[in-house]
Amino acid sequence: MSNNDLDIQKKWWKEAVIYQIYPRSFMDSNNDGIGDLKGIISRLDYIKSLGIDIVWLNPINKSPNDDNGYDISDYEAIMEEFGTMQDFDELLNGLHARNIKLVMDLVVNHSSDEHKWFVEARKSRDNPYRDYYHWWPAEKGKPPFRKSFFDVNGQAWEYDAVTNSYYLHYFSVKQPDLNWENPKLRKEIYDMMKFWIRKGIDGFRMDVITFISKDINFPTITQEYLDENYNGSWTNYYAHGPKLHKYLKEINKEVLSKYDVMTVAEGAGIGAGDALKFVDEDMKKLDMLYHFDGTNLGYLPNQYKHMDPNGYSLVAFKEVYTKWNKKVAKKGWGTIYLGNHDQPRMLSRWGNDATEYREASSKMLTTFLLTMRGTPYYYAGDEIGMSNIRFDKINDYRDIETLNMYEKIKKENGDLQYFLDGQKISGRDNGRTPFQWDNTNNAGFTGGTPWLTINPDCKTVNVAYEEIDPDSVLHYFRKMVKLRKSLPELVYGSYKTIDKKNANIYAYTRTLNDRSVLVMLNFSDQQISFSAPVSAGSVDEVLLNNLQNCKAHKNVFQLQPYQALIVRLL
Ligand code: ISL
Ligand code: CA
Repeated sequence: MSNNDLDIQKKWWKEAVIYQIYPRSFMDSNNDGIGDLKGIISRLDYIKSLGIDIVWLNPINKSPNDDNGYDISDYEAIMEEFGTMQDFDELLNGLHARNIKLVMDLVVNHSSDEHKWFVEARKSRDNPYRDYYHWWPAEKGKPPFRKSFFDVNGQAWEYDAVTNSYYLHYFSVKQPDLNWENPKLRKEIYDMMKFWIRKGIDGFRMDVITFISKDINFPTITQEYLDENYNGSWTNYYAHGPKLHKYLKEINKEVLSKYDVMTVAEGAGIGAGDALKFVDEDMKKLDMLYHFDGTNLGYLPNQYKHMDPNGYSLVAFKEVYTKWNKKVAKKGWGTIYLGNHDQPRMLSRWGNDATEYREASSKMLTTFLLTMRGTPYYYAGDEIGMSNIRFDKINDYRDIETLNMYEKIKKENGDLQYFLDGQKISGRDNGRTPFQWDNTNNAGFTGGTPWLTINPDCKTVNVAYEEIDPDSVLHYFRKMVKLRKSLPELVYGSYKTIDKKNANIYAYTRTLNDRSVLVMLNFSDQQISFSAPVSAGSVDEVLLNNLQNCKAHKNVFQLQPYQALIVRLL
C-alpha cells in the first residue's frame, strides 16, 4: 500500500457509477418514434434497480436536431420532441427522490445556426451579436483552410452572402462556433450554467470543450505544420487553443467554484501528458476528462475509422489505460469508458458479439469498467449486451457524420463501399439504436415507427428476457456495481498491472490499506493458462466470476474465453 492512497481526497463523483442515457433512444412515451423525457420518467425504477449513482443525459435543449441535439437553438428551453420544462423538473425530482444525481451535456463550442444569437449575428456586420461568432470578411480573400468534421466539403468556413463573410463551423454548417474571445458571450454562458445548477442539476459533461479557444489571427496551416506540432491531426490542433486554460479557470471561478457540481470534459485531442492541466484539483478547473487514446486504438491511420485487419493489440490497450492512470494516480482523477453515443457498441468493438461469446465478453468488459481506477461512464444498453447493428445501406443511417462523410466521398469519387464497410465497425448509429426493453413490437421502445431501426437481436437481447435469467448480462452488471460499492479498494485503491506483455490477459491488482483484489480478464476467444503472481496460499476467495467454473491449480488459472475473475488476495 502506498500512503498516497490515503491522501486521495474523497468525492461523491469519484465513488459514483455514471449511467449515460441517449434520450432519443431510451424510451418513447407518445409513439412518435422518438425517445423522450416522459419515457425516461417511466423507467426510473429500472434505472434505480441498476444501482448506478449518476445519470448523464445527452443534450435535451431546444434544437433543430441537425446533430441530434448537439446544435442548440435555446439553452434554457427543452427540445419539443423530448417534452417540456415541467417534464424536466419531474425527471430531476424523480432521480433525486431515488438518490440519483443528474449531469447534463453542456454544448458551448458551438450553437445552432437557428439560435437567436446567430440569427441576429448574420444580419449585419454591426449587429450587436456579430461578435458572438467567428467571421472572415470576404474582401480579405478566402479564409485559411480549417477542417470541418461534418461538412460535406470538409471545409469549416461557410460563405454567408448577406454580409459577404465566412463563418467558422468545426462541425456542421448548422453548428457555428461561438466566439469565446467575447466576454459578453462568456457571461451569457456562465449565466446559463447557473440557470441549470439553480434548477438542481449536479454537473456538466462538457462537449468538445477543448475546442473553445481559437487563434483568432487564423494563421495558414499546412499538413507539415500539423505533422510536426500536432501529430498530424486537426483534432489535436483544435484542442490546443491559446486561451483554453484561461477560459477553464474562468468557468471555475465564475460558476463551478460556487456549487458542489461535477464536471467532465470531452477530452478530444488531449494526450495523457496534458491531463493534469485540466484535472489537477489545485489548478481549479475541471474534475475529470475522458480521453480518446483507448477508443481510437486499432483503427487504420488516415482512413476513416476502418479497423486494422489484425484488430487492436491488448498490450497497447493496457498501455493506454496504465499510462493515463499513472498521470492521475496522485493528483486529479480519471475516467473509464468503452462506448458512448459517438462510438460503436462496446461488445462489438472490444468484446465478441458472436452468439457463443456475447454474454461472457459483455460481462468481462463490464468487469473491466467497474474494477478500474477512475469513474466509470457506462453507456445505456451495454448492461444488456446490445451490439452493432451494421447497416448495409446509407439510407439506413440517420447520423449527420456518416451521411455527410458519404456525400463528401461521393463528390470526391472515393470508394463508397469501403466507407460503408468501415461504418459497420465504427459508425455512431451503431451505438444509437433504440433501447431493447422486451420482445414485443419495436422492442417495447415505441408503439410508432422508431426514428432509427431497432437491432433485430432484440428478440433475445432485452431487459424483460434478462430479468428472468439469473445469469444474464443484466444481472451481472447489477452484481458488479454492488461489488464495486462494497469494496473501497475498487474505488480509491491503487492500480498495478501484472504481466504487461501478455497479449490475451489483462490482469491488475487494486490495493487499499493492505487489502488487495486481483482482477484477471481474458480478452481472447482461447483458453489461456495464467500464472497469477502470488503464492498458492494467498488467493483467498473468488469475489466474482462471469462463468460457472473457476479452474485453478495453486496460482495457475485456466481462464476460459472471455472469462473475468476477481479474487481476494491474502
Ligand atoms: O474530433 C473528432 C473528429 O473525428 C471527434 O472525435 C469529435 O471530438 C467528436 O465527434 C465530438 O463529439 C461531440 O461533439 C459533436 C457531437 O456530434 C458528438 O455527439 C459529441 O459527443 C459536436 O457537438
Ligand atoms: Ca416521443
